[in-house]
Amino acid sequence: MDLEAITKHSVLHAKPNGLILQYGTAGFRTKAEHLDHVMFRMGLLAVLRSKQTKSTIGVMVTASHNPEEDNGVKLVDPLGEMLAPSWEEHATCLANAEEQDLQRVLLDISKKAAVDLQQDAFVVIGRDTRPSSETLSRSVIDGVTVLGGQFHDYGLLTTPQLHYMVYCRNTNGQYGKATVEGYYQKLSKAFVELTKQGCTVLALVSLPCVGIFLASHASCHGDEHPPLKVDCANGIGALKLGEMGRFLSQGLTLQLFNVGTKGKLNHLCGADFVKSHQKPPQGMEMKSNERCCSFDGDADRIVYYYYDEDGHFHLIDGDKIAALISSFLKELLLEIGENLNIGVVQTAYANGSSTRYLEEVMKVPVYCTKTGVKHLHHKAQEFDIGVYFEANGHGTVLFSKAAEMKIKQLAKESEDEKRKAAKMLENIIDLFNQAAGDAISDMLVIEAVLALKGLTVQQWDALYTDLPNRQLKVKVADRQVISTTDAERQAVTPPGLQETINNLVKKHKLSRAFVRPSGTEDVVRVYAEADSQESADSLAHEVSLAVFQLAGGVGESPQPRF
Ligand code: 16G
Ligand code: MG
Repeated sequence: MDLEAITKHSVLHAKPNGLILQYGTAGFRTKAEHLDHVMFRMGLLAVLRSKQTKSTIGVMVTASHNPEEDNGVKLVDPLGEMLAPSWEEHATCLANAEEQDLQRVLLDISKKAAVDLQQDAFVVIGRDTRPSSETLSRSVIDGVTVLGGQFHDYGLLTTPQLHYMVYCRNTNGQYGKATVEGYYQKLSKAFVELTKQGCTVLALVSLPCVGIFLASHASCHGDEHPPLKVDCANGIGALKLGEMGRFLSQGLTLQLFNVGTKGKLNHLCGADFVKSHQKPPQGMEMKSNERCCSFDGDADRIVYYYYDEDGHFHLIDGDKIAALISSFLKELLLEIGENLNIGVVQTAYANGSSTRYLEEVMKVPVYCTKTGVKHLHHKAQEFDIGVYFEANGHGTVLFSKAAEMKIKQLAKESEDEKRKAAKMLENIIDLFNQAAGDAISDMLVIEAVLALKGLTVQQWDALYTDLPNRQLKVKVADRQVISTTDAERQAVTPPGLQETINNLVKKHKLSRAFVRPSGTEDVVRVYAEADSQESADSLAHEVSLAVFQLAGGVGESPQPRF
């Protein structure tokens, strides 16, 4: 390690005085102008992690659904998963080291993690479409090169595409080709074959719309499957769906909106806006009963929605995506007759109706983890087939190696009906991103399932009715005074808070409420659900007041707003 060279370069990426940042649930995230030093240092850290794991490591420059002025960075571990928790701590130490301590902290990390400094290192880098992302990714590269690492800069990518690249490279191409074309080829082949395996009739049409011009398909029932409208949040999703168009020359008609030519990234649009405001994005023309979806700014989240004939807006969130997908998978598993276990993983934010539907109607086991993809992903790895979705639309389905092998074998050897179901599962394995939740891949699975089952968006929505719910934020002096247990459903501290919540919950029907410190914003989040919107709103308000009083609220006390 050439410590002199590191110090010389580090001065060019100086850390603003007194700035302290945490590697949170989704890496570092803050105003872009405060991140240059973090990027350089994450380049350094990625080299150390690569040397330690003897694998390719990914660095993604993005702030997902945050406003355009923000940016962020996260590291991707060898199998495309989130950075290991012990390295999150190293990341925080390195990012916050004062200039004169940098060398020492680097040596400390190398020692603690037993990094073989003689080992080669390789880092791949991707970035979203934010104006600041290009310069910031150059700072990452600066960090990688000064520590002697090799790198490949993929330039503009969705976050899940970068996870895919890392996974491909560390499995010698077994998972797929580590190029964007490889990604499009893998997904489009699986999609086309999957929809062909049903009785879907493909019909080519050209459609001069805002976005792309693919073929449309008619479902088994002979009805034309209408196009899907996609709100791309003025982000990377627009670019990548556009590129994918020529690989998906049949099977799906998409109309793209918020493609970044006019609006600002994530501004009044995108999955996060639609989910948290429970209303459609700006910039999208919606007629009643049209099937619509929104990506977030780095295309790792997706939610669906539509207007009914009475003009009511219906949101189909991650919970209902999980319900649709797990019921389809369960049917296929019944067909192949193999004893493969399936589990659904949710967080405390999952709507109570979805959990009830999955457990009582679908009879699949449901597990709850803490918020944040890494927790769900980890739990989902325990099953032959692990379905995980956060209510906010972040998720995928993981297949164990053993399940994948069994399915592949049945797809070759079994008799007709079984073979057909096994082949469908085989394509579903290829279609789901096994490294991370992926809006493009999830969208293709959902579209395939709807077409194969001949389901309209309304029929999908009717699987169950969401319990009315409300989410609020409370500002407190130090949000860490709130600690939780039981997958964030119970507050342990401050004393008395959980008892107060329990008493408030008792005053409402079918109700539930919890509070947790946000991992991405300096606030405490409050969630409440109940049998009516009024009840959910007032419960959320009452819990907010309790948080304000018992957990050191600052500023104006929460006001009833609904
Ligand atoms: C991050 C997480 C997301 C989680 C959200 C919660 C990843 C890649 N993303 O965006 O899964 O739902 O944080 O935010 O893990 P909060 O802690 O501010 O509520
Ligand atoms: Mg995102």
